[in-house]
Amino acid sequence: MAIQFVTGNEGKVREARTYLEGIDAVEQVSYAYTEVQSDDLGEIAARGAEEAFDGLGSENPVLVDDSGLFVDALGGFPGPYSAYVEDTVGVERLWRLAEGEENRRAHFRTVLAYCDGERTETFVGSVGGTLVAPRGEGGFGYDPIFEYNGRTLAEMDTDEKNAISHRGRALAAFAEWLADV
Ligand code: ITT
Repeated sequence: MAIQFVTGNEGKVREARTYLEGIDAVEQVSYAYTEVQSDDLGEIAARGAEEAFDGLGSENPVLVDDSGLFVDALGGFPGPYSAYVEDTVGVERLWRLAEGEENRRAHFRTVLAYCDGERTETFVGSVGGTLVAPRGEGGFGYDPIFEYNGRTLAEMDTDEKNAISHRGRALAAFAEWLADV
């Protein structure tokens, strides 16, 4: 049964499809679930998945992905507000905010929430790296300014990024769980 990935972000869908290829089909659907005001990505994603499952009225399970970039020197900013900050400040200017800091460590975090009407499960993944001046054409969002082992995530192809990324790790936990149900 195809999983309905509730997101407007095609980059997320590409990564989930690449990872889950041969395990399950992934269909991109739009549904404007309420992003509850919370610092807890797990809570945002789980509530969103339940609301989308009910709202879509389909029998297929749904998957919601809530992600964020957390910059150490900025107290974890933009964190849960990453999408808003990308739309307003932009990736390049976020880099400029971090550029003057001695500590340029940051991490990405993803929570995937799955809901099939009977149960809601969440899966998390994170990856640590260093912020750098933008490089690379691949990926999406903050990928060009996030370096892992000498390369930015935007300099990796989808499989390479999935092998080390926050989303790849969350997808791995999800796939492992899915294999047992
Ligand atoms: P949906 O809510 O529709 O799924 P979104 O892009 O708004 O899409 P989020 O609320 O999870 O998703 O926002 C996360 C922000 O972080 C957003 O600006 C993304 O572009 C960015 N982001 C998420 N995953 C990323 C990744 O793997 N690499 C780089 N940036 C990422």
